Amino acid sequence: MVNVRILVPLAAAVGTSSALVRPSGVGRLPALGWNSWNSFHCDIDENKFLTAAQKLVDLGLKDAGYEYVNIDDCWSESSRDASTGRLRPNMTRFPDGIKGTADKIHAMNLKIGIYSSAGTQTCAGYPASLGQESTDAKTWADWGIDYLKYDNCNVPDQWRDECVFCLADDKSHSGSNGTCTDNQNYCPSGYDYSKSKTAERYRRMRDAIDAQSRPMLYSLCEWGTANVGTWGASVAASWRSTGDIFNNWGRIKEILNENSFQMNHVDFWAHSDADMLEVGNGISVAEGRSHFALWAAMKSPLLIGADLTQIPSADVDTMKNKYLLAFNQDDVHGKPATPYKWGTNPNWTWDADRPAEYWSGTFKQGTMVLVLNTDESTATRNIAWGDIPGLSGDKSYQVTDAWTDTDLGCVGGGMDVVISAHDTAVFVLKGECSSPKRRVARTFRVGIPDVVLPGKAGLARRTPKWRRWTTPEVR
Ligand SMILES: *[C@@H]1O[C@H](CO)[C@@H](O)[C@H](O)[C@H]1NC(C)=O
Ligand SMILES: *[C@@H]1O[C@H](CO)[C@@H](O)[C@H](O)[C@H]1NC(C)=O
Ligand SMILES: *[C@H]1O[C@H](CO)[C@@H](O)[C@H](O)[C@H]1NC(C)=O
Repeated sequence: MVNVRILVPLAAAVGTSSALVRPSGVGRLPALGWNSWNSFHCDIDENKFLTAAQKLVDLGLKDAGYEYVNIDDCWSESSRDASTGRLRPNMTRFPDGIKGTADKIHAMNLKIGIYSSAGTQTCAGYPASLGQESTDAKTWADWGIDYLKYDNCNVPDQWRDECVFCLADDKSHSGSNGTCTDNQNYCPSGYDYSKSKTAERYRRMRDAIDAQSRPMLYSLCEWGTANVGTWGASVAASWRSTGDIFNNWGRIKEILNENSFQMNHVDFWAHSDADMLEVGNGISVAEGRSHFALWAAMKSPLLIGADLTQIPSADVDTMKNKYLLAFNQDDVHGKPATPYKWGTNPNWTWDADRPAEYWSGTFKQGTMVLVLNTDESTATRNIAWGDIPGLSGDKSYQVTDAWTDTDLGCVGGGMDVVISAHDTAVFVLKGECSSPKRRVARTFRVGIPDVVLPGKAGLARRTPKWRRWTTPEVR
């Protein structure tokens, strides 16, 4: 029985000043897994979860670290059990109950997640958990649940917040630099959102989960309301920072922009969730690479949202990228990558179309540098070592292209990169090196040929499975 509620500061924490430990002991690193919503919505049954689980194994995603198989909305009956008050699984969809599905998922050495809402009903109208937190947490623990996604639909009037936080999550309601333009009841500056009723609704489920003997990773999905970044870490292992994602490049950039301003809240046990992945769901391979790379760099949970029976192999490769996963799952460095320069815009500009483009972060293998091309065509971008925190413009570094795992040699000062539209260049600087004897080309191409890439320079190095390359630019 674990019922300690207080977050315990880690003594002599590694690489972080504000490390917390959850009583559950789960959620130190961002969650990796799969969730049914983005590809199946309410059209779910046990078979879809067992198939997804088997695909995680067969595609090598389990070996890469993906472990949670998460059920989203629509798994239950439309009413609770009249005598026990418990939630009941839809036995047409889950013939052996959720417990039966959980046993099968566990037999594959994977974990299982469930879904509810901090309201009277879920978003799809099924019974939800506000006021029933203990009953439901106990039920899920009895079933063998390992993870809870806790949504924010159907909040009754008496639980409404006294004032709201300006969350410029939709371009049509926001003014310059993330200000809100519609006429809502915004809280005064300095307002303590941890005192909001929203925070209280989510704390109640935290306490119910912590009171179970089974560890369950608690993941908040209250869409970034009530300035959750300021209190989310005291309640859960992760919190959604925005409304829902969808499989659209504009929305992906919009969420990237919003979440980029939340990075100071992120550390071990504390992950700002930029929402589940749309990689493989009809966005381009380049867009999928940018989406995945930046979500990994921000230490967002990485929950695959594609139908794994249909997913293109290039997108599987993207989500198995060993450098990006190593960065996201680093057990020594809890802090995310952060923008070192916005690029198109002046630093700290809030722009849903042109989010921060130049990012860097530290992990065990060195420094990761990411450059996003938000243009609509191939563009050249300069990476100057001197701009990157912790690096020096006077030094040379051993550079690896993270997409192709190509060693680009010892590069001094920086480099120019030719990046396909909507793609992201990702480099790992593994350490200092002495100036190269042979002059190394300072311009590299990063891209995939389904976008725009004139010239034949890269073809010699293309990989047989998927044609992608990084190669010195021909001048
Ligand atoms: C239970 O599942 C079946 C099969 O998918 C579906 O037709 C039915 O509507 C579900 N029941 C509820 C209450 O959603
Ligand atoms: C935008 O807002 C942020 C955060 O409030 C601030 O730091 C920044 O200076 C603003 N940027 C511009 C370009 O006004
Ligand atoms: C912003 O801009 C300058 C010059 O481009 C840069 O040196 C500085 O470190 C920037 N980064 C941040 C995060 O403010």
